[in-house]
Amino acid sequence: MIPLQQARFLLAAHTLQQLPPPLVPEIAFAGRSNVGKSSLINRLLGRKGLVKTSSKPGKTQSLNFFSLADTLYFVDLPGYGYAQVSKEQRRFWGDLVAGYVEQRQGLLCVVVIIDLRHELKQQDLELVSWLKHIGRPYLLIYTKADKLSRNQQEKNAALLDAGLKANRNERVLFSSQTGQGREELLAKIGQMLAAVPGTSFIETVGEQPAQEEKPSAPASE
Ligand SMILES: Nc1nc2c(ncn2[C@@H]2O[C@H](COP(=O)(O)OP(=O)(O)OP(=O)(O)O)[C@@H](O)[C@H]2O)c(=O)[nH]1
Ligand SMILES: [Mg+2]
Repeated sequence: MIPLQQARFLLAAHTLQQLPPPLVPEIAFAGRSNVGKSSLINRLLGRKGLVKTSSKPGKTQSLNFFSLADTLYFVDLPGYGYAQVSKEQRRFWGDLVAGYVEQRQGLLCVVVIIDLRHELKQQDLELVSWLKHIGRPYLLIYTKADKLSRNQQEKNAALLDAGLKANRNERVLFSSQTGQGREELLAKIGQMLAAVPGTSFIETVGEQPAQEEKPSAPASE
């Protein structure tokens, strides 16, 4: 099973040289700043405070590695599209994230997280097109679903699908607040892992009770 209950913060990489040795499969989480990447990881792990979240964009500024029982890494990537950072910083983050996604051995898939409430942003489309182009597998997540009625969720999702040329079974409607889509996403991650030799021990488990955690990821405020 995915050892969700044994997650711990491993390290924050600010350069490609600081990445940990690629010993285990990895799943990375990407998306616009403030879209809810860190909240989604917390929800998957059933741990409220393991990954730092913030209502202010630009919270995650490094590649933050979380180790699940030393058998799988979840990697929280810095967000894009945040206007309040300098051009140099933006370029540096871009190079860091692009270098990581392009070159990283063991990176099984990039979970691309998009806000279900809004129309498709150019940068989201660019990210997905680029992932297709470089042949890196990805999963699409439309998050903050709790902010919309079921009817509106379907309408908005269909528009995002059309913009991304995605088919409805390729994406998951998600909410970090209610847990909507959690099992579906874990099942998809489980399928990806099952295809990797030596990880057949992994299957999904149900929701863990949320625990209060001592924060361990570095704060960047
Ligand atoms: N209602 C609702 N709010 C959410 C959801 N996911 C995240 N949020 C809120 O959105 C804000 C940003 O969440 P984060 O998880 O910090 O977003 P992030 O993508 O990691 O942001 P950066 O690290 O700055 O790129 C916080 O105020 C969260 O509480 C969701 O599914 N529903
Ligand atoms: Mg974050």
